[in-house]
Amino acid sequence: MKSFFLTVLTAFLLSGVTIRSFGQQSPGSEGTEKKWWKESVVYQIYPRSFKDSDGDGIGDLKGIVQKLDYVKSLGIDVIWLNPIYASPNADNGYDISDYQAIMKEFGTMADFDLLLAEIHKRGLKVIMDLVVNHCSDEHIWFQESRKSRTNPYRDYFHWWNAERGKPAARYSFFDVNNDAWKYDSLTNAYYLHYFGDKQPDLNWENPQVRQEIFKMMRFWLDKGIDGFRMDVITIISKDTSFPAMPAVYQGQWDKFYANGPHVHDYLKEMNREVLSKYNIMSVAEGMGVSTQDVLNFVDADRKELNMAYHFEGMGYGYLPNEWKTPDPKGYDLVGFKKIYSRWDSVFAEKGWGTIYLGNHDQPRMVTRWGNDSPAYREYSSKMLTTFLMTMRATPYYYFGDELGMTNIKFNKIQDYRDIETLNMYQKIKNEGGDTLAFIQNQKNGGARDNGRTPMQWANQPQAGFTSGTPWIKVNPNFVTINVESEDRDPGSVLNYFRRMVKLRKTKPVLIYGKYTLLDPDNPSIYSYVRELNGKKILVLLNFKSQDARVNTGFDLSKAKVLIGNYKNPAPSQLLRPYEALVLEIN
Ligand code: TEU
Repeated sequence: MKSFFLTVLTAFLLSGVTIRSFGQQSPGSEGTEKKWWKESVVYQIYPRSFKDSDGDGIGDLKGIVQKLDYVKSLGIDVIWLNPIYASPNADNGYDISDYQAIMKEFGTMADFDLLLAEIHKRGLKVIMDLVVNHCSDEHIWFQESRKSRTNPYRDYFHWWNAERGKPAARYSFFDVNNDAWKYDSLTNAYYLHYFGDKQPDLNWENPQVRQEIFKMMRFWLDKGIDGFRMDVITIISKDTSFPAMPAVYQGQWDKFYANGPHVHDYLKEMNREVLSKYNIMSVAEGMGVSTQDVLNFVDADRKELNMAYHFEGMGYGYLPNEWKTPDPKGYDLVGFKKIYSRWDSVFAEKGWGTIYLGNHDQPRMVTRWGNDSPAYREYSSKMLTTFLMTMRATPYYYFGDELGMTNIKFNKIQDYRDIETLNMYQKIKNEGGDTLAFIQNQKNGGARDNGRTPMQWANQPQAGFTSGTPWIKVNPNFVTINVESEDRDPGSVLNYFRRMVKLRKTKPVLIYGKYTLLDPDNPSIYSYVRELNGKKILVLLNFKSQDARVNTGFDLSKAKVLIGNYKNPAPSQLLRPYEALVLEIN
């Protein structure tokens, strides 16, 4: 399934891949200013799939309230909630029809106020998804805007009058024709939508739009929320002349989509008018952002955002020019280490990093980056958790990964719910393409629904998620992989996660310490040292299903084991399959 569209889209998503030799040692981190959000572990809840309290098969806010003691028991600090605003759910809440109302399936504003109070009562914080590159076509702004060319809301969106001809091509992620311009006969004009056609892009060049958004942000911050995760915030500013893109792709996709002419002006304005007035955290979904330009977003001196998360790691290991198709040979660990080391080095002096291996847009962490076979699922889940919790960056951890939940691997298109999969399937079908191969790729990794199946609470009907019929099938492995049984088992993936979070929280060296990659060319072992004020921690991770030898040059005879994912862990130069060891070496 190759096309110009896929080439540019893939390149855009992964555009962090500017080749530059990575510093093996990151200098000077001891001077990093301490902040609560640097010391936090973020736990992401996809509300639709977390816990259903009323039997309609859809997770809801009251369901989250019921499970807050569990969330607290993990030891995490901050909850990130995916969108909970009113929405017709073309893209599961990323299409908002009212920014100051709660999605009816999720509950009411009173439920939200209760949730917020219960979160804070437990000493936790919560950040909300801010989706302001686009809204829903059912939002009153768009309803008004499309009515006439002179409507006061007309310039809230990007319209292109049809008598000017068809605007230069822009590609949409979720459109059946990949066309980001949709013709609306009512006013004989096209509107822009980088995502689905029910997700029109807001016109940030209009100061009134920015004021409306800032007002809405204050509404939530005044309620007491602790920050925002900002959806595709890097693409809010557009060159409104919409110049034609070059016929042959030469790596300039981002010039036409992300990093628009005023993105930093708008973020500075947002910081000045809103963010700086509260003690909160902000994190950009850093679509199209590379190691070369990320500091423009998160260098504290620039007064924009606190953190950004990149896509370079997520795109690694896919076949080139194919849509999210994992390389059947697996991924090369040497390149993986290069990526995470390069991203660490960027923040050695300024800014602060993030780290994650899964979220609601990605397949499950253990299936993608570890090994979900019965023999290795637990070991590799724990090993990956060790990686996330020992790097110098704020970890964003996706619900269910603490149980080692796996991809569901749906075989039939009827089981999928995600607009991305459904529309891509339809497009391939319309073009007479190979839909079976597409499903195979979605199943083997690409599908976002792999990571969206309901939380597995217990070995009960529907995994204890709902008393009704779930909106998407529960993974049948809930019989053994679930909170209730893992909670009881001291050696479970869940209890390992809790211990690992605790370790990070009690060892400042794991948060602020300098990171030094060791043995970069070792194809099986990822090893590094974290160092702060003379304290040194050595992390040894075997990413492969065979025994492998470490080569760190350290004498391990006096090393003290802080944690390991095998029974009775002991310092060793030979690691067993997916073994993880965290050692104090002074
Ligand atoms: O994601 C933006 C984005 O980059 C994704 O569309 C990504 O390219 C895709 O999932 C890869 O398969 C954000 C949200 O996280 C996502 O859930 C939304 O669908 C999207 O924005 C539109 O709001």
